[in-house]
Amino acid sequence: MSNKLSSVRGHELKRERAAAAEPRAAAAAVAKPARTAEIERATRETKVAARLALDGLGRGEISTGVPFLNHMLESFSRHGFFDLSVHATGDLEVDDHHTVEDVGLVLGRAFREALGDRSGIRRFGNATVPLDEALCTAVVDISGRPCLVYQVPIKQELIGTFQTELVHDFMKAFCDEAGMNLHLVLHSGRNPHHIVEAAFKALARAMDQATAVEPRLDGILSTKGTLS
Ligand SMILES: [Mn+2]
Repeated sequence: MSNKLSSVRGHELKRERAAAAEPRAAAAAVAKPARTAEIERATRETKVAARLALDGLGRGEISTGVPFLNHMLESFSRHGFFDLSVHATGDLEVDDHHTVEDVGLVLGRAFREALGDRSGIRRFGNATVPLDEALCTAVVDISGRPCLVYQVPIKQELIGTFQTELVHDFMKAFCDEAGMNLHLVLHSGRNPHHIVEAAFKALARAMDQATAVEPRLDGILSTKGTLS
């Protein structure tokens, strides 16, 4: 067979295969779950409302009353390509603790809800992100089992008025509610703003990978058959 003829055959075959795949693709589009969540939570300490779309464009609309947390969540939504809106009011006259922790909790809950039974997702993700001298790795397994390993030592107590300790509390609340395993490991860093921002960006990129749909996967990526 001449090269030209085999190439024509090849194109025909491709067209036939594409045509055969079309009805399946259409069915998948109809059955595709929304992968979004809307969460509201109110206590005597805080009120938090969040909307999350996993398959977003990275649009963030954040107002928590804690400017540094706003900055981190805007970065998280942008670098994870999540559409995320978070509006919180809290007892900031006490300190930022309740608000930061409860925003972490609601964000975790939003991921849990948006992921549904977790079928079809890649489950694992990891990213190492620099910000100047700071370098941080985030590794996630959306396993259903909450576990945080937090190795992000920060010498300074404050970034402006924001207590650096609260990042640990945020990550713990997020992990517990999302039902997932997160390792955050800082490799280097001097400036606390850089360190925390590198951590949030690494988390964003790792979550983007882990929540992405794996086209080769039919069902849940676990030999146990469940990730909940
Ligand atoms: Mn910054």
